[in-house]
Amino acid sequence: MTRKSIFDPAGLRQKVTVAIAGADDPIILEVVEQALELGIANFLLFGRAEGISLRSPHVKIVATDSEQEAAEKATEAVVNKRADVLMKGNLPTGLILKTVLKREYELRERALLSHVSVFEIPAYDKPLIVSDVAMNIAPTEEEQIQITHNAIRVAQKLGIERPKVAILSAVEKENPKMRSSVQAAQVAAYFKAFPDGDSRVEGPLAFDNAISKTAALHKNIVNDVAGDADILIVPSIEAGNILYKSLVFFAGARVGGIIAGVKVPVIIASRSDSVDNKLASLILTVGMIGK
Ligand code: COD
Repeated sequence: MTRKSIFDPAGLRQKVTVAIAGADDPIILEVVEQALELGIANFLLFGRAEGISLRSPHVKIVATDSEQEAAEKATEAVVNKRADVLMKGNLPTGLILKTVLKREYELRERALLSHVSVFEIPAYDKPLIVSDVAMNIAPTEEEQIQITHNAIRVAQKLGIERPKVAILSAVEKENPKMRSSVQAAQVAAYFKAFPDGDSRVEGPLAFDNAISKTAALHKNIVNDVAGDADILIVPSIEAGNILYKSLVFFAGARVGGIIAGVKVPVIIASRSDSVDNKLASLILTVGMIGK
């Protein structure tokens, strides 16, 4: 049976306005053109005017002189409700994140904002959520707990009612010399004491034991999550970034990425992401609005 893609635009019922910060980029403009063809969005494009050739009645161009100005004006568009979604174009991730975090914009909904990636991988029979690969650099135990809550919330919005969460390390037993394994055990213990809805959280798990039943059984790891994870929580941005890029470049994964914990949808795709994956982020985000 062919599975339905979470990046299928067919089911989208609403048309949103997307503010893109740093739209003066051929890949971003290609994404805009494809989204216009699908009829899923109108756009406010912020960037250098000479870099934005596209003309359409559904597109408004706002010329900006610097990346900073593009980030601020695009963010202000969602703050002032002239746009429904903020999307990062061709500018540094840190710049747009710092702008979104500015207190005066009052965009924070939860104590911690985090990045959530949703993958469709040919070798895995369901969507796989990975966090945090792009925002929180070296999360503490408390931050990892928040990252886990945020990822569970995204899973639920995608219709995964009882998400299985693996807190990753390189091993499945605590090793005091491996900080991530100790922290993973603490985070898993926290969720056993204070469960988040119907989710189940286990850790530490190594990547193979989290996503392969065969690997988990080989090591006699038997729990609800092992080999069947919906969500992987990575120990650091470096681990997450390397996993993200290996899934995309070596495993043929499609991926969409958003920021969770914020009042408005914010799309942060990697600058090296393809047109298809940037469009996937947009489709995913539009599909989650109002859920
Ligand atoms: N959630 C909520 N508040 C936050 C968060 C967060 N994730 N991060 C910082 N804050 C708050 C702090 O509490 C503080 O009030 C204020 O924001 C500034 O905090 P700093 O000085 O620690 O944060 P910044 O502004 O220097 O950096 C925040 C970034 C998100 C930009 C930073 O963590 C970062 O650079 N992350 C990596 C981004 C990146 O390079 N990604 C690329 C990989 S693809």
